[in-house]
Amino acid sequence: AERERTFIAIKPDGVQRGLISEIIHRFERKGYKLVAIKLVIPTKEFAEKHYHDLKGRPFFNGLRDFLSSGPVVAMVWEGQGVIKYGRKLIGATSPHNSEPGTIRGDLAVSVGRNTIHGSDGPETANAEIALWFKPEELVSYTSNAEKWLYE
Ligand code: YYY
Ligand code: MG
Repeated sequence: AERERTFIAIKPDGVQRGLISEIIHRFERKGYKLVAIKLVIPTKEFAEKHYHDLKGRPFFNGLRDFLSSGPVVAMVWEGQGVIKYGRKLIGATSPHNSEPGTIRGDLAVSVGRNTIHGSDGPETANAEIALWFKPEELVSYTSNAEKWLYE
């Protein structure tokens, strides 16, 4: 269970607003382990692949154009329960509904500029990690903190 991994991306608004370290800090201090990270400007085609399940929604073209509008910080985080709890750290999709204390609740105002993406389940986590990263870009290592984080 400690090997569970999720895909997390800081969207172009988060990068442009200088929120990279703020967002990484929240995953890092929780106790999750960073196993991959890179800065990329996704093409429109790539953004469509990433959001393929939303094709046909009225906001799809805007969402695709937004994701490919600038640098995105693509990451893989590992830890016990990281997929589900990562979504909790992120907060509800619309910042109007995100609780204070969550990333979107604390750092965003509107749904189309909600600063961060996180995989919504084990299958999407695997698919998104495979879409964004080559296997050799995932770094396996033992964190010294692990013996203090897990029994
Ligand atoms: O997984 P999550 O990001 O919380 O929401 P999704 O339902 O997967 O939608 C992806 C993305 O689309 C969302 O983060 C913002 C955008 N979006 C939007 O612009 N307007 C909506 N009504 C719903 C979603
Ligand atoms: Mg989603």
